Amino acid sequence: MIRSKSLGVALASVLLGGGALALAGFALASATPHQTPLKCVESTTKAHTCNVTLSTFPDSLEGVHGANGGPHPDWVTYSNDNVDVPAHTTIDVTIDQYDTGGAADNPFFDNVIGTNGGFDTVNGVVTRHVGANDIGHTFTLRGIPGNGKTLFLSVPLPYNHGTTDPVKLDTGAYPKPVVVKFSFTTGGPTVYEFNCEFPCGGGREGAGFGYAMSSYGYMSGTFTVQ
Ligand SMILES: [Cu+2]
Repeated sequence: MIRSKSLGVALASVLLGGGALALAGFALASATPHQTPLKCVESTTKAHTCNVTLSTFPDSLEGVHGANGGPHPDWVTYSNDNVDVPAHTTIDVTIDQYDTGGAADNPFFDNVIGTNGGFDTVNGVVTRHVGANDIGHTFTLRGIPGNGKTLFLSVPLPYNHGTTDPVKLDTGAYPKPVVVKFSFTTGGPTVYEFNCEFPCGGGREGAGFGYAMSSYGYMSGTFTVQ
């Protein structure tokens, strides 16, 4: 879901976004209440590997924010803001993407960056780059500054063309998701924070980085490495 944006404000958001994340990381790590931690599930077929499945929704009606979508049923959201993963382990991530989209402010985020092998799969197809107007959300994961871990990865979650805006709010059902899969390998115990770099949140002067993008637990969260 995207709302119109002005170029100047959008540019400012890109510049501010990077700097603000340093502070946001600490806020994310200590913010409460967390949703119940989602535990990485140990793989039965691959040693030192576990599986995490997340979703990106065009609204909040699927329940993580409470019955009927909680206080902001029309906000976009990740399915969980609080994921626990083991140290020194390959994390196989699946993200089911249900939302529409548009263009990221910065084409850097059209690329798959920092995953094991430098690629992901989109509905089973190996992918390294998504078209400029085809971004639904991004999964962008960073080590929080000061915790000694410099991991950075970013995966574009493609526009779901199986639907129109708004989705469940109008129709009561989500479309078939675009399925994105990738892997990364954790280091020692620390906290990584993730967020979305597509301006999906609406808000101040239409820049798209307000509301769901600037509120804890919607378009952001943490991976706690234990
Ligand atoms: Cu987003």
